[in-house]
Amino acid sequence: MYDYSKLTIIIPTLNEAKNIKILIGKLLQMYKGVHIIVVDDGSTDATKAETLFFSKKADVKFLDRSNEKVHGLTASVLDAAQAVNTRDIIVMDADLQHPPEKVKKIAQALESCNLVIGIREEVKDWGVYRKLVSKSVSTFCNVVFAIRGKKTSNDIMSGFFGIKSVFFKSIIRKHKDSYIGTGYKVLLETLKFIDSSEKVIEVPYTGFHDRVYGKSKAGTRQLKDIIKATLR
Ligand SMILES: Nc1nc2c(ncn2[C@@H]2O[C@H](COP(=O)(O)OP(=O)(O)O)[C@@H](O)[C@H]2O)c(=O)[nH]1
Ligand SMILES: [Mg+2]
Repeated sequence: MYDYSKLTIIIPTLNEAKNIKILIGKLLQMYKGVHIIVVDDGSTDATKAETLFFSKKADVKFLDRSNEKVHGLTASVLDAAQAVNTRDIIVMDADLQHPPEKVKKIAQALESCNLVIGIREEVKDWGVYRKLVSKSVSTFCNVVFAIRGKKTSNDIMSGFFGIKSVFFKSIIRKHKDSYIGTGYKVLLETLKFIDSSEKVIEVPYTGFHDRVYGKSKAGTRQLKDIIKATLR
């Protein structure tokens, strides 16, 4: 059985008060002993209060980045990783698009490799155009990585992944300046520093749907960042 005290879940947030309350509640109920770091870029809603509510009962930390110069999901995850003291890390979004039930499979898979990727099997709610753009960009990134002998993935845009903290910290130490801090694709940017020979386990999950509470902060600028990050 996997011992959840070996695991820190990193959750980047920006105005996720409603979602974070539900997500942390579920995670603590399902995974006894797990550590959680909510890394926040200056939410103006009750995200902080909702997070700190849980810190009385469990190891739930709120990492406040509101005074940092660079804001973004990537910069946040990299900062949070530095604060991790456990063997394993799982990164997941706050907006319930990544099923908390899959944390178990990802954590267990980390027993036998350094990186585990959550793979969206189907995306509900997306139109044909959005699916096509997503598929084309992913294929482009994978082709570039394959040519360079780097790791590819069936969901290279995934924001749901598990990684050994020593492995992650060593990549960050070597390549921190190459990451686009304001970007959204921290996994994609990490894959480009991992050789294709590395063992990576992919864990599929279904039911990826548009968020119920709050708004997506991703936009067309992100698309440019992805291309830039891939070619860099
Ligand atoms: N720390 C931090 N988190 C962010 C930022 N932008 C978005 N997030 C969080 O990152 C996760 C994914 O963002 P989201 O807007 O849902 O992106 P999408 O799923 O690609 O549409 C959510 O938990 C957001 O609250 C940011 O600038 N800083
Ligand atoms: Mg989202």
